[in-house]
Amino acid sequence: MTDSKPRKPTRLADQAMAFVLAGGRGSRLEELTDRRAKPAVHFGGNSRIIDFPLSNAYNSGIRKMAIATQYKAHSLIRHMQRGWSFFRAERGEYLDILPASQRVAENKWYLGTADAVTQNIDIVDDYDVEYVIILAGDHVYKMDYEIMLRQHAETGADVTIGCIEVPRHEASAFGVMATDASGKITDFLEKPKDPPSIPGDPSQALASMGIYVFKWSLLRSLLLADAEDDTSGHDFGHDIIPQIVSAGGAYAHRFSDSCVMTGLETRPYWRDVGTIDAFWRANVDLTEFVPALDVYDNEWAIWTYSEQSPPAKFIHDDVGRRGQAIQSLISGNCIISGSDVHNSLLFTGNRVHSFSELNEVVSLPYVDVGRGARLSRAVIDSRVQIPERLIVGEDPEEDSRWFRRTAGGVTLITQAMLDRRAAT
Ligand code: ADQ
Ligand code: ADP
Repeated sequence: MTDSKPRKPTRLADQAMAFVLAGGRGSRLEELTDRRAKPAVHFGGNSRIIDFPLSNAYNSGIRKMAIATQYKAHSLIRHMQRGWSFFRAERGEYLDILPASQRVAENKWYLGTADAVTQNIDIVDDYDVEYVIILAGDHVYKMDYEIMLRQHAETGADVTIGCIEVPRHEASAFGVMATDASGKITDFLEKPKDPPSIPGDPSQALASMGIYVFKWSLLRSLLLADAEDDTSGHDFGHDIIPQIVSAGGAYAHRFSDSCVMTGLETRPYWRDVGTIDAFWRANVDLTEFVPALDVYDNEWAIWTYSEQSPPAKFIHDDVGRRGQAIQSLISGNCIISGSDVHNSLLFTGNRVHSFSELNEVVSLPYVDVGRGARLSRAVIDSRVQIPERLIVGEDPEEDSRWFRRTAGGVTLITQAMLDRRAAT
């Protein structure tokens, strides 16, 4: 995006690094994460999920970043190399990719999220920073971390934790906290079965976003002690954070204080696109007249690797039938020929052939939709060849027979599923 100018790092941002945890599988994304880690999953047309925390860090003026990878990291590492290789050491900018089992001992995976940092203590030492911002690589949101950093520096907390209100019935998937009037965290439960609600609002709970700011000297000593503790799972949410909360040193930072919004967005946007239903919904939502997330925000660009590609093209087929896309996001190098696309999001390089119809479809890069196919409420994995006249989204029983149909009525289609179907 040519019009956007990232902010110059402030003194505080200059003293901080972002440590991004990108090693988890995200198993609730099912076959979408069979070949790639969740942070590498595509989102919104051009980007991948990890581009959101990395762009947030970059736009917040942070120029030192490390990314811990572990599970199926190839697609993620390739994306990082192509899209995030503009950091220049001579300007004090660093971006290190830290695969597990490369360092401390051979064949030693990161035992938990805290261990992913512990195994790289020497690298963080080399960055020579005062603050470390720990981020998860698997959420979609726009946030100015500098504001959270400032809160941390001003309050002198041991840890500052980013938090957001979520419906109480969804809160079991998160760390849930209680705070006092000063924002001090008085109680913290990691993924409680019966989450406590916010005082005065029984329908909402205060959830950790998995974003933590520490002084490096303090985190470093906590990690060294944790590494010696055989009873620890070496995880931030289970082990490190509860310990600091008990000692009274943890403070909450409200996402609403630092979320970045354009005039179009009416409320803070943060999504854990961790299930097929949530992934489909968040992508299809972008096709709405007034979307909840503005991806056309030049002031807070989402930086990514994007292929050089010719423009999307819409053409008549040989009998003069129009190729058209309505209320849809169509990426570069797509050709919609003699077919109808509605409320759908097509990533780079899709081909949609004559007489086919797509409705509320999220189609990853290089999908080819054969003639006469009719697909609705579907997610299609990258490089899938949809056979001619395939119908999906009209007969739940038939869809479940070959594909993965979710509780929310979304069908996930991969090439392996189509190959199995073709073989029977
Ligand atoms: P979860 O998201 O369930 O909860 P976790 O599975 O530990 O936590 O993942 C956090 C991040 O670390 C993810 O980005 C994941 O990819 C990565 N990760 C997981 N295991 C890793 C490993 N061994 N090495 C490197 N990276 C790894 C956490 C907190 C909750 C909080 C939610 C918010 O524990 O308190 O509410 O995040 O989503
Ligand atoms: P993405 O859509 O994430 O760019 P690709 O579909 O190109 O990824 O591939 C994701 C990962 O799976 C990469 O590590 C790639 O090398 C690997 N891969 C791609 N196609 C296959 C295949 N048919 N079988 C096994 N692995 C594959």
